[in-house]
Amino acid sequence: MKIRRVLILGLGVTGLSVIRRFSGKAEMIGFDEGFERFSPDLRRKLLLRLSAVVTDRRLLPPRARAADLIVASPGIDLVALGISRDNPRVVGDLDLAYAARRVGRFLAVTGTNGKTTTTKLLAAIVMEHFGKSRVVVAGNIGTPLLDEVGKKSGLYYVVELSSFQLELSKQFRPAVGLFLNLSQNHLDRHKTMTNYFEAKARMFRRQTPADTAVVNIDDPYGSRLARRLASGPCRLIEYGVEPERHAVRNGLTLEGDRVVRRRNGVSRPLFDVPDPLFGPGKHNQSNLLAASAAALAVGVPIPKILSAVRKFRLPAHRLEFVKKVDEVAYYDDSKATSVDAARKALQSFPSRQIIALMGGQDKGMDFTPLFRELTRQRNLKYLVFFGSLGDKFGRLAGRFRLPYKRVNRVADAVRASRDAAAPGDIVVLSPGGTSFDQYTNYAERGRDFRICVERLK
Ligand code: UMA
Repeated sequence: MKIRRVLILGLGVTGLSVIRRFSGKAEMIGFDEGFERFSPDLRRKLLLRLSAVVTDRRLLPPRARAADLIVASPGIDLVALGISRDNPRVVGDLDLAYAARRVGRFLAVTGTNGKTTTTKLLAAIVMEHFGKSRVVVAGNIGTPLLDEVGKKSGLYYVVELSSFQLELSKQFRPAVGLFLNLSQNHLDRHKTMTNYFEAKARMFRRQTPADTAVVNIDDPYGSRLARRLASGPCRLIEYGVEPERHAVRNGLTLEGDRVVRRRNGVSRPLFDVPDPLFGPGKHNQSNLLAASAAALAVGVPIPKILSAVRKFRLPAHRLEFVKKVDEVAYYDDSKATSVDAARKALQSFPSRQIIALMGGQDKGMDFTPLFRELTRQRNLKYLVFFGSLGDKFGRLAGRFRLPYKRVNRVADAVRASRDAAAPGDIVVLSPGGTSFDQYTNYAERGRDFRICVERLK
């Protein structure tokens, strides 16, 4: 069918990429409830390209009925707008990009935590072997996919995908799909963990025997997915860093500090985990295994994997070392905006005393299990709570008799942590909540933390 009229839901970075794609090819109508807050310059530019902009969802139904294609940005909750995902005229940017691609291979990463790190690591490894000009990095990481496809053939698209993007996908089929983990997040939108899991699992639905699924079986949802995929058509590669708890039969695991490949339970050594690795904690070893398994699946030789891993640096605000002040090491994990991300940071320094800075804005997550676990974590010295989650965290800490202080801002939290710390301790900002109560985004919060730490001396 000829597409004459496109309705674009959301005019953020995704919406703008959709406009670029359909410019001069179809009439475009935009929808954005935040349009009035855009800069005058952006509003003017959009009004030149679009034949109308709808800013009120009550005015949307006739526009939706008249459109040949409705393109939804990931942040748009279609259910809340009364638009069915099953409507064949509804599409997400992922499927649009997939349809527009030239011959090339998609390596797609999804999971609640570690997506960006693993995407960047995998991209660095694939670039090391195939060359930078053959690798595109895009998706939830910040660069809309649509802007990156269709330019050349023979590319490797290393893409980070969110549940929001996958939920809408009907055609997308990655040559390699990676499932890292799943824990409470975005429940305001998905409502149940099952819905959230099924959104992510859609990534593997259309895979064929030519495709590979790389799945973390340390994660309960990962092992559920692996069981499901074991009887499916794609090639399944498991991985896990807890061999004593979850035995990998076919895939990558650790034996001591060595990465081994198991085939039907038989191990073959591949390489030693580089020391030091790009970041602390088991979760970084897990990210290493995920990226290595995916790279091996597309034919990257081990020496290339190792040289890329040795050069790799963690993306900013992800358990990033900031500075030592009076022999106390400060880490910025501002990106940790879920229960599980905060948990991982707190478990990353088993041999040190930890002071954790937590807070931010609530996403409706249940932190009770985390606080219960903290009562058993012997190296947890002190908790400092800030922002709008502070009171909720304070009540939980009180209930579980954990030592804490409630402050208002990150700057106060940094000062409180300095007062509580002794040489050799670790102070980690790992909020658990989003930044939107006091900042525009997690990066701004992380930068503020850094500045406060820099000022300590
Ligand atoms: N809007 C409405 N009504 C709504 C919701 C949004 O009108 O009910 C409008 C907003 O006013 C805004 C526009 O929609 O102008 C934003 O659309 P969007 O939220 O889809 O954001 P984009 O700017 O297009 O960015 C999206 C991803 N955002 C989300 O999934 C929320 C970006 O991921 C992604 O980098 C980008 O596409 C490129 O692919 C960000 C993210 O927070 C980093 N992702 C979540 C996460 O990682 O946890 C999933």
